[in-house]
Amino acid sequence: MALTLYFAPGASSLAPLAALEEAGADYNGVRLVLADQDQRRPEFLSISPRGRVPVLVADGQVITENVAILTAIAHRYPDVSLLPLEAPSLLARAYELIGWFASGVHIAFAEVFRPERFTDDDTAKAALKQGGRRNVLLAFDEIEAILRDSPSGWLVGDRFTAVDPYALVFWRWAERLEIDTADYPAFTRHARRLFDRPAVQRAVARETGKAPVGAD
Ligand SMILES: N[C@@H](CCC(=O)N[C@@H](CS)C(=O)NCC(=O)O)C(=O)O
Repeated sequence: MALTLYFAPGASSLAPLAALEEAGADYNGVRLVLADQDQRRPEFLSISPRGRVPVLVADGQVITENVAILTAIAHRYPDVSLLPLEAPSLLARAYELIGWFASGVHIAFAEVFRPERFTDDDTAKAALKQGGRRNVLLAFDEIEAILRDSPSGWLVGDRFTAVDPYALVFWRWAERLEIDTADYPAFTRHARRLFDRPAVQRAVARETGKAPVGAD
């Protein structure tokens, strides 16, 4: 097996999981449960010392970070066009969003979910949670506007790309912040459209452990 994805239910690993499923990839999936601290176990840390998912092992190369993993998958299955590799301006837009998701939106959520990553000071933690929530709401406003103004209803160009399931990660996290997704109708339509896709359904089923993962 040349491809192995380490993923966790509910994590940002949904994006590469959905990308692999969209590509019809033959891959081995390893499911970690973050609440059980699977990501801290020596077997996983020996592969990925940061102890984070997703991790893709492709032909022996360990690839971390969603931006790199989604790029690797898109290049491996060019016929599926998971990223607009042939259209430089659309590709720049795709990376603009992927970069913002990873370094802006994800971090805003992390400030709320995991303030201890940033500080040990309890007063600072409370401020981080508040600021993180504000930044998540600003990000949701921005994603809502992008999707509302998109003639295709997709984030980049006129068709599905790997950027779309990355946004779905955040839409799912809204519930944990008690954000009412009804306030974001275009974002919610986008999420429903993704949940209607068989590949996304398979990715979610694999997350829940209710479907066999790859060759396991
Ligand atoms: N910048 C990384 C972020 C990866 C990340 O933070 N993953 C989270 C799940 S969404 C994780 O593994 N957390 C485990 C932990 O913090 O213990 C990426 O984009 O891939």
